[in-house]
Amino acid sequence: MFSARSTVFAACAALLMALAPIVVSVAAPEPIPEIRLEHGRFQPGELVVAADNPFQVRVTNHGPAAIEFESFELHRERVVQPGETITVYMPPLRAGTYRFFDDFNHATPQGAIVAK
Ligand SMILES: [Cu+2]
Repeated sequence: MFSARSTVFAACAALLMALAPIVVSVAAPEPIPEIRLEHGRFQPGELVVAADNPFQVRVTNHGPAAIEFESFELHRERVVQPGETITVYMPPLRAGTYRFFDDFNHATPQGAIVAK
């Protein structure tokens, strides 16, 4: 049986199928977490990420002097100039706590990335 109703239904189904890939492609990407060096400390001091998943983290230096974002446990050492934002690419981490610090100023409290 072919009715006007089923024709409309078929047209709608075809349109939905055509739009489906577009809907998928505009899905919001995971926001990249940010660590800020501000007022002499890292904020947040503890950043929680999902374990066993690669991720990125942005590090922004809002202070007046260059910093060195460093972590022995994460094998990272990156200079960040005042006003600069860097992106650090991280491999999947096992659950645990990974400390980081400013190697140019050891008076700066340490921070940590916590994989859960
Ligand atoms: Cu260093």
